[in-house]
Amino acid sequence: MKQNTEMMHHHLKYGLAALALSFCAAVWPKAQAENIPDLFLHSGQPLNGAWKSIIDPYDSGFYDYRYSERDFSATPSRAETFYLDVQPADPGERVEYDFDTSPTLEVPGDWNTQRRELLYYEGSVWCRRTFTSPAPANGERAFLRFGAANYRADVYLNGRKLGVHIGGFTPFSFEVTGRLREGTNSLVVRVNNQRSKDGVPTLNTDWWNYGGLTREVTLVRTPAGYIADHRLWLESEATKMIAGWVDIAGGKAGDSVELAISGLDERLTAQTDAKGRANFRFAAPTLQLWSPEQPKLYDVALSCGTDRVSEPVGFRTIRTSGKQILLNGQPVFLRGVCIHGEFPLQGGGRVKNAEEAKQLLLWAKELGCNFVRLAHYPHTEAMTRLADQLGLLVWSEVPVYWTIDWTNAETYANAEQQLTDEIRRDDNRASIIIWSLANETPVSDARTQFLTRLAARARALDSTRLLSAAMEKHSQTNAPNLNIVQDPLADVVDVVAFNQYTGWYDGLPDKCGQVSWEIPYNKPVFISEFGGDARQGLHGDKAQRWTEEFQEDLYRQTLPMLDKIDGLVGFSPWILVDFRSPKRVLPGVQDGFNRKGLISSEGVKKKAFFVLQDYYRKRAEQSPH
Ligand code: GCB
Repeated sequence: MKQNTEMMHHHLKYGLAALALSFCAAVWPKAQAENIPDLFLHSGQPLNGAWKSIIDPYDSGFYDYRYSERDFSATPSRAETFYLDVQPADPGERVEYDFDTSPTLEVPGDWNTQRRELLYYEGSVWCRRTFTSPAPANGERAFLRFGAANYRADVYLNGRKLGVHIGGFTPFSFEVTGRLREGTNSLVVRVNNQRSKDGVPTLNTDWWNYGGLTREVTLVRTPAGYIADHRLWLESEATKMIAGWVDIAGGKAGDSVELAISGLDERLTAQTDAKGRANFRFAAPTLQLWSPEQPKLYDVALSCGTDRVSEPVGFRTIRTSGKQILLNGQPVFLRGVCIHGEFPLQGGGRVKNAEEAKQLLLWAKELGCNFVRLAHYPHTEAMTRLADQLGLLVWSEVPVYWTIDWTNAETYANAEQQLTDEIRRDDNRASIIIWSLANETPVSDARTQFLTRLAARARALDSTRLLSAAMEKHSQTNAPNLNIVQDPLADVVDVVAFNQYTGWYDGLPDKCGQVSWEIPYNKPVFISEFGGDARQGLHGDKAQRWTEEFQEDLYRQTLPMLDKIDGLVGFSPWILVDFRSPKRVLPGVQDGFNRKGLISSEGVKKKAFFVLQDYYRKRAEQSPH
């Protein structure tokens, strides 16, 4: 009863709010963005390229002089409300901004590396793109899709708000059917990359807070009823049973969905249920499994009515058995490396296209990897699709990093949304074998509850992959050489992973020879980070920190230390390439970069690269994968 009354209040409140807003110029200004995964597969009009931009550190276009959001005003001022994107109607009109004469920023792209004055900028930038596009006809629908915007995006089309998206690394969209103009359309996005205590990530990270429309923007068209999402997975490498579903939006129960897999001679039809879902399950006896050695992909095509999408998909299984990880039923050793979504050449900054993503993965291949840890947030979809093609297993992560606000319900909801969007975006990628929930989070009841809940959510969304988190190791003062992994989160995840920096943050490299391990879990053990900084080109004695020789020696000493760990299934040293971090200030050495890369910020390999390459070559000879 109480619940019903509450519900009534809820409806009343929002009903009234909606009524009030219908008198305003804007729609409900807080409307949440959607994530419709298969918009990515539909054809669209790219809205990349040069966008006009206004830097707005005081958020003048967003708040009026009483600090009220202009979004909520029934009569937002033409003079100052940037998203209205007007020009003076006559020579006497005061309009205090002008997108037409403002400088441009390239989209996709972070703003920090595009203009000197934006390198350290954290705040709002307004970005505007005009475009012409015929209004949708015959029940056709149109959506604006954003690959990612860091961190918060407020989106306006033709002076009206479409909504908000929070979270810097996942795709989102707004339906704009009925809102497109015949002539020129004005798309304005206020992107804000201010860090906040309750954000995900929070205030403190060891990477650059690149702002902007960092991934592609597309105007996507679909028929009235369209393929919104789908998922296919291999149930068992023995039976070769494939299961899956397709979600149709805007259709009716009983719609026919066709699934065709070329090369397998599979052509199946299923009908949607009342929720628009069509289920599939079939045996594919001639199926060739996907693996790093043979990354076989099949062209999967889906159609429903006039809608059709297709994409390359690989089929494999992944599970654990005791202390092993089994890929297609066979034990696998993960020869990995960590990668940030940052490319060192061509101006540096956030990875902005498939070519940059590919170069990073090719470097990992050259190192001898069969695995990459994509730290510390979801990377561009180009990256995980290329990993499918190139045969690299993937650890994919959400930015639940260090000291998130564990007891804040909104922070939890934010983390869960990012995880959900990451999984829904990438749940057909054969390369992804591990969803990682967090990195180096301090053990406490609140943190473990938060992450246990997140784990349950991940399992509910995807029971076909492994869960992990980069945890930490500890030692006691009376036994400084005994590294202990003791974390209640280890009971929750499938793979016990932890970062360790023996020889860098913890003693000198020769300490590696003295270390022993206590890891009391009957689960695979993975070392998600190790390493140390070296300035490429700085040479000296191996005892001299920051030299290539120090880093080389650290790798030489670390590898045999890790080999002694019972249940070791692999590792991903920190990190493939030097990356920007505002925390790293040592002049002449760091200069604003974390220098733990095996490759420098100029793209040059350091000595340690070859130590690891040699080790991986030998490992590859020993293991079936
Ligand atoms: C870590 C973090 C990573 C840092 C790295 C370092 O443990 O997970 O984000 O960049 O150490 O270099 O200290």
